[in-house]
Amino acid sequence: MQLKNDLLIRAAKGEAVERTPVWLMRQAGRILPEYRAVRESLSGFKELVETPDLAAEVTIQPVDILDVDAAIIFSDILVVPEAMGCTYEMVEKRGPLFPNTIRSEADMKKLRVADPHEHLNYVLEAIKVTKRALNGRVPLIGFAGAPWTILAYMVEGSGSKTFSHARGMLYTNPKLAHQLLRMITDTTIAYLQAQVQAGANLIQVFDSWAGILSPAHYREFALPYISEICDAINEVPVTVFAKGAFFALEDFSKLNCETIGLDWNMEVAKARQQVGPNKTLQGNMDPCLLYSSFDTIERETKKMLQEFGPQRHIANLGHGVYPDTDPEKVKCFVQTVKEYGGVISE
Ligand code: 1CP
Repeated sequence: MQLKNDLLIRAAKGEAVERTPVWLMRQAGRILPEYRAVRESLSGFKELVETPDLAAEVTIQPVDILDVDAAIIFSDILVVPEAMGCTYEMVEKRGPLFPNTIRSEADMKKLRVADPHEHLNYVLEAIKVTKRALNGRVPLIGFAGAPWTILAYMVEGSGSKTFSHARGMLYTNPKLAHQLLRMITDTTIAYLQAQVQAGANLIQVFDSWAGILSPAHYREFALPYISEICDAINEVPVTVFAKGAFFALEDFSKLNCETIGLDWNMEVAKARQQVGPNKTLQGNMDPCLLYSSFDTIERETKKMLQEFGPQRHIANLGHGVYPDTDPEKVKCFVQTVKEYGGVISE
């Protein structure tokens, strides 16, 4: 199926674009009343994730309503631990909870390397349904968590400010951490390859908890596994988004991926220097900008476009859009990129 709007793919590959593409991390499921309407008719988050027709419906909502240049499949990074045998619950207003954490050799024995076709088929089906419904309007992004971030949830058992159990394991039992990272990586590679087979046009790897590791630990426990994932996905462009990993930008320049995501703590010019000219950069507006007036959003978005320049940039926020953001403000961000991305001279 030929894409009618392939700006995202061309920008990722470093091909010339007539305008900067734009989408938002967490654009599906957080801010739209249309999402809440679907969600409230169901027993919970997991029913939505596991029902392909509904997952496809909420995946496409931001394309229809916000006019973004890409869809991202409605799912969660935590489906991977579940497929490996470590199930999660999504507690209303609190977030994810794993009743059984992985903290010992005995816990590890309960895990398996998952077969995506057997244990994650609902995501693959959702991708197929979405692709059919999109009919080539925009590319569909598939995704997974980076191995370190997935380990963090499996060991900690929930979200956390410190992830002290997970980080602690890197000191107290590094061998176990590597064993777990190995299983997560093997599962993730098979899962992402299956997503591509099902129709994903680009893959993004989310290392949401990169920024809590020391640079040395990041190089030992995170980077080599991300690198393996990048090497294993060859048919579509890959984006690596590692929140808070400003210290690793030079390492990222060596990854076999097309795009590096930046958060708003990173200076664009410095990041460009460290990543080098051969990768596309994605980001990096502070999601809080969208709490401000339409005028401020337009002014700051133009400034961001100027900093990145018109090529090798995918406009986005520096992390997921916050749940209490007014969709009209998101539309203002998107429309400003559409009007000025590629027009503003360097
Ligand atoms: O009831 C609900 O609606 C639950 C809220 C929700 C939603 C809509 C969660 C719980 N996950 C999701 C969907 C989701 N998660 C998507 C779908 C596409 C989209 O929203 O555009 C994606 C891409 C994710 C990825 C994800 N989940 C990440 C990585 C990105 C990031 O924001 O850093 C992480 C860390 C998660 C874990 C997770 N899932 C849900 C919550 C509340 C959390 C964070 C928990 C914590 O604070 O640690």
